[in-house]
Amino acid sequence: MAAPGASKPRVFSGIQPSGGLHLGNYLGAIRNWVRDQDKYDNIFCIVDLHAMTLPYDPSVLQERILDLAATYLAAGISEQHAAIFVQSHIPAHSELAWVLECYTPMGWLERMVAFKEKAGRQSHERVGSGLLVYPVLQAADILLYDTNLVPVGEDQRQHIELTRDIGQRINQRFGPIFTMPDALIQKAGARIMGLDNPETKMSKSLAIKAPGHAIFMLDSPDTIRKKFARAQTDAEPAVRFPAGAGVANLLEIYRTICGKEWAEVEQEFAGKPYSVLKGRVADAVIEALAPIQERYRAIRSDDPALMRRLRSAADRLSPTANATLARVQRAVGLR
Ligand code: AQP
Repeated sequence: MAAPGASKPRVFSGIQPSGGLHLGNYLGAIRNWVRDQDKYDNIFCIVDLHAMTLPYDPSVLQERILDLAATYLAAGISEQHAAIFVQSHIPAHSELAWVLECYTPMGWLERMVAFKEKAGRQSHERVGSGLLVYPVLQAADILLYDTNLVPVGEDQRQHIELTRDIGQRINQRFGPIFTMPDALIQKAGARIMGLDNPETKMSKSLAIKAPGHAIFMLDSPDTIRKKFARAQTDAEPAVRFPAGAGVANLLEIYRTICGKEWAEVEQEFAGKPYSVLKGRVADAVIEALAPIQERYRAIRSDDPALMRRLRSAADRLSPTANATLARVQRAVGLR
């Protein structure tokens, strides 16, 4: 169902500028946004406030925001179909998040798998409380724009459920304030695993410590080949089905990039040595990323122009965000 007054369903999604984008971000999110953009009224956000939840370097945050904006555009997101903006440029996100936090039980947040995984990697004294509450900020991001659909990878399913729980809690208490969003998760490419450890999801933060963990969208062809060549497989001499986790991950990357069914991929690789599989996955990824990398370089050649485009999108979106915030403020007694 479309948001009130809109002719197409409203899509909202975002990525944190917390490091180079990897193949999981591309196959689980951006590629799907690009493919389906003309079906929806799209808002794609650079969620810089979320990037503060893990230790980060403030001196490179603006650079990473520009990186991410340029990658969205280079991947094929068109400003005809989508608004691309920076979360912190619209203060309503933080303001709504505070109100929602006051209505969100702690227990709901402590159950979030992403929190447990990321907090578990650090000593308890060093974990900022932003890591616990950022899913509420994410709920605010989505609910501010009367969003119908949130296209994300599988890892975000729980956060979208939480967004619905928070929205419903407010609606039950104060009447119909928020539109209820649904997660939009594709069958292929929704959970790409680390090349060094196929038991963990490919992730920007893990790639910082283990460079062989992820393929970055801006990696050179040579680097891509080397990373795939070192990717973990298993003890079998050749590809067998059912495949082990490492091989299955390479096959998943290949079939998602090439748009092939599992049966086709099985036929293509059954009995083939791992070197053949790794070579073909590398070729497919290099071919898909080459035009994006070229456009990325062109867009990054004029950073002030790029920042102006981001600011002007935020100016256009602010009235929608502020109208939702005002509805909430009136309901909770702040107006
Ligand atoms: N491995 C993945 N496979 C498929 N989709 C993925 N996404 C992330 N990792 C995978 C999807 O990418 C979008 C943006 O993610 P994000 O940057 O907002 O946060 P994240 O999910 O926490 O991504 P990372 O890479 O793991 O970053 P860090 O390590 O900084 O937290 C989302 O749609 C997500 O589902």
